[in-house]
Amino acid sequence: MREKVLFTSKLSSEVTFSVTDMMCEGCAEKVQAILSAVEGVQKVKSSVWRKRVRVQFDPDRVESGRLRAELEAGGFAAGEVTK
Ligand SMILES: [Cu+2]
Repeated sequence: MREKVLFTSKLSSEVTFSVTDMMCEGCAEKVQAILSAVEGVQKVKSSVWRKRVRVQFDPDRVESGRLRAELEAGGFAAGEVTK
């Protein structure tokens, strides 16, 4: 008798950053582009109004610190929002 658990779906983690320099839709698009270009990122959702961006990523391929570093390299200071 054996039991086996198979995870067929991709791993996914989520992180939210506070990006205070995201002032308009143009900034939001830039933020989206920066994050979407990072390997392992699955989904990016930004809100100019809330000045936040939510990122879904594969924790086996990238970590949230790297995402933050990419944002900062692109000119956007970002702070991780913890719930
Ligand atoms: Cu802007």
